[in-house]
Amino acid sequence: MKYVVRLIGLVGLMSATVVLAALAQHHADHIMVSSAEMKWGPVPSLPAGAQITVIEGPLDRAGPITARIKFPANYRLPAHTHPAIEHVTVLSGTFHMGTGDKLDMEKTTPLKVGDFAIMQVGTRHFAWTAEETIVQIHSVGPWGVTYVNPADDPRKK
Ligand SMILES: [Cu+2]
Repeated sequence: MKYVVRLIGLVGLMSATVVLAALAQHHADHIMVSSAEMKWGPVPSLPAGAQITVIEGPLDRAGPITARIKFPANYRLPAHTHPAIEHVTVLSGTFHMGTGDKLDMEKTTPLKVGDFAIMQVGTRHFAWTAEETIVQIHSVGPWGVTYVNPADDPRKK
């Protein structure tokens, strides 16, 4: 009996070691990616026209996330929240962003190339563009989008 308990303990320790080794391996991956290699695709959770490239993810897993979102000119992003903190850096164009319950183009700040914003969990915010704009998002997943007005959700259309 004692032997069996010891054996189970040993197997448990071994599997824990394997898991830790796998995690270490995962975090040890050194990633270098050129913007030319990034593959863009549609974003089901955002109004049509936006494109995303996920550099580090996937977005729905627990852990660090890096993605870029490209908005076309004259894009409108209705008020929404995220379940995770979101750090936004503008890479090109101008991202007009504001906070509140409803998209109001008079209540936004023009974030230009190199400008930065932090959206806390649950803060209602909205945005628009006049020209094509690319932002880089850093977060800790799982990431998602919840619209203040559910009718704005393109997944429900
Ligand atoms: Cu947002």
